[in-house]
Amino acid sequence: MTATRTEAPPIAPTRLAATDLDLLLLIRHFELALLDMFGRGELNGTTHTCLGQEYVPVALRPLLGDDDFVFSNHRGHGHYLARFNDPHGLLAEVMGREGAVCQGVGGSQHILRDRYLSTGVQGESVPVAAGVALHLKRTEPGRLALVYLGDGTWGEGAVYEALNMAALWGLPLLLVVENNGIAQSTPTVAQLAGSIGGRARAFGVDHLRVTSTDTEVVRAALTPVLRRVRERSTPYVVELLTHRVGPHSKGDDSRRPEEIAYARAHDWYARYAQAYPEQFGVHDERQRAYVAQVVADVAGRPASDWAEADRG
Ligand SMILES: Cc1ncc(C[n+]2csc(CCOP(=O)(O)OP(=O)(O)O)c2C)c(N)n1
Repeated sequence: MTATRTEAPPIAPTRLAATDLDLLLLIRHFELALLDMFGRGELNGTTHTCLGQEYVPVALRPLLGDDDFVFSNHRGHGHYLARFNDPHGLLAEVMGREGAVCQGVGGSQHILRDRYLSTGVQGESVPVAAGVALHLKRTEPGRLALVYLGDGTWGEGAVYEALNMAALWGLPLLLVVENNGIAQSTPTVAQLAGSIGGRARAFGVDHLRVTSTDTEVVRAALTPVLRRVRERSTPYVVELLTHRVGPHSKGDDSRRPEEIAYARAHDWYARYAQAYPEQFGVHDERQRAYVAQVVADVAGRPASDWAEADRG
């Protein structure tokens, strides 16, 4: 069975500010470098790249403050880089080298830094974020808890328990669903009855579906949503129809060639390159070179010390 993805790409992407473009390209080249290193046998464990989905956290970046909580999932490198702009710390974490954000204990999927937390356990973050949102409502009104999750994660019961309480208690909880049409190897149409919007509405929770992959368009659509979550202390589900350009994790892409081609045709990267070749070329080359430097720097470091993690 194939995923149904019929949305047409918008005519032309909006020209981006240098900072946004740099961040998008930093994430892109970071992810490509990881896949490259895995391919050469230089990394252990696993990793899930967000190739094609980079614009989601980049669009959200200026809408979030340091005091907001962000809960990420297994596909979290872009979420982390958009929040901290720290490729050295993240790569050191994945490689288990000195300077790692969590001393190399967390790896690709389990990161804790300030008010940012990721987990590879699908759905786990949503009730935790609901609890944090309750705390924020009581002690820091105006702050919110944001959770990133995929469409497949709507198969986890914990999501519904959290939505139920968030609606009843009026919690400042924002669920950002990166709906890439597939969960590992299972197309969304084969595992999700009804719709994500219908499920949110069943709990009286508002839902917005965004189909654009244009950073500016996504940001403009999300700006009033975050304002509403903060001002009214209310949960909200935002669903972004996105495209996973890379494999599920490393070499495991079970999609048919035409499905992969469809995702690539909707990739913001290729479309932006075509629309603004001169601006794109300069920034793309700069970020590619920067990531290569980061890789060389971190790969030359000694192993991280796990005992430091025990000491907290
Ligand atoms: C509780 C739990 N069950 C299964 C897995 C294995 N697993 C990792 S990613 C994934 C698919 C997740 O799909 P989705 O939520 O759509 O996110 P995507 O990978 O598409 O970004 C699964 C089943 C897991 N990590 N946690």
